[in-house]
Amino acid sequence: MVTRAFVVMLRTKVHDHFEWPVELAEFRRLVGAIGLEVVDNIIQTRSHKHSGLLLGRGRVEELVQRVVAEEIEVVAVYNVLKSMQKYNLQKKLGCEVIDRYEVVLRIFEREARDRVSKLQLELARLQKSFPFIKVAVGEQLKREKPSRGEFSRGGGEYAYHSKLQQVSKRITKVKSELAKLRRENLSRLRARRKLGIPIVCLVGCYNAGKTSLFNALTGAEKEVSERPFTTLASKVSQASNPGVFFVDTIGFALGLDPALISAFQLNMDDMRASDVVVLVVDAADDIILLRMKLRRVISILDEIGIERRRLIIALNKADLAGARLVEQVTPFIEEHYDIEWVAVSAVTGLNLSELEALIRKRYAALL
Ligand SMILES: Nc1nc2c(ncn2[C@@H]2O[C@H](COP(=O)(O)OP(=O)(O)OP(=O)(O)O)[C@@H](O)[C@H]2O)c(=O)[nH]1
Ligand SMILES: [Mg+2]
Repeated sequence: MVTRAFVVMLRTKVHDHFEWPVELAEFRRLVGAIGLEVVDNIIQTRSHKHSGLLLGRGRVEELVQRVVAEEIEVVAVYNVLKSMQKYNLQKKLGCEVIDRYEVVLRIFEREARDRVSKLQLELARLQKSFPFIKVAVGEQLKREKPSRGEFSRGGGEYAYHSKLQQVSKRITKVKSELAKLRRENLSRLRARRKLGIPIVCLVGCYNAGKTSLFNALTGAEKEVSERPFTTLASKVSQASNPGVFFVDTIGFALGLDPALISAFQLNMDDMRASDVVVLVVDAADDIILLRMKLRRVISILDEIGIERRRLIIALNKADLAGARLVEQVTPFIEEHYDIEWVAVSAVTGLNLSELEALIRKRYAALL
């Protein structure tokens, strides 16, 4: 049985005509990855978000009709919703309403196998659900109260507080477990650095081919797939490939919420502790998408404190990119980024030794 869904997007940048369709297509892909069948897109352009409903009232009423008529079970909203908006929309639409944060979280949860990823995700989920529970139960209590009188302390209110207390206790517990695991990870990273062997991290958007390159460079056989976020936990190679530690880690995505990125502190530590950072780009992407992804990845790397001089760009999937590589991709990189690049293919092995040479050159320049 497929679950029928609508995708909803509020376009607030009214003058943007090129990027929103790309963002929408990417979001639909993520929605598909959690097993939803997208029946239609509902798009509204409006410079201001409605504070309680996100979309304008008229559009919501229209949506109410269509959800019933077209037997929609889930409405997936591109924009990140405030708890009150999610609550109001769910109540009006009578179906489940999820936002971009939730969609990505669900994909992560499908892929998470290891303890660290699971705990990081649990924290992300708890932190998101805490304000929602507050709103949902608070609203329910408001409706129950009048019949009981102003000073009543009914069971509802007790349950509300105990639920919130339970969630906040769990948040504290998960945070402290993660802090311990993070300290352990940091001490492993320090020990590795002391060996004086170059540490090279592969970063980029999901599906760029980071794990494929990691496997090609190290002889490992880690899982590679078309599914978004196949890799969550970081993996460090043996320093067998003549004296380099390669690190494969989680991918980014367009529009990834900063709150979700910060849930993956241990992965960010792995990136920060590397000498050279190879930014893996899917050179076969459409050029508009490629530009948007590159901008996003570079801004995340800036946020987590990775200096430009540690970066090199691997234009991967050169075998698929064809003529576009020299006609569009490399001129764009040359013009906008002062970062050395090499076109490679993890599948055919094209230019892998050039990539290694570039990594060594960058490492030497850092010393
Ligand atoms: N044709 C071609 N396909 C590639 C190349 N590199 C990777 N792929 C394919 O691209 C898809 C994604 O590859 P992965 O290595 O899993 O990508 P990733 O960046 O590790 O993705 P996440 O783990 O989800 O972040 C797979 O289907 C690979 O087979 C390449 O150089 N050429
Ligand atoms: Mg991977």
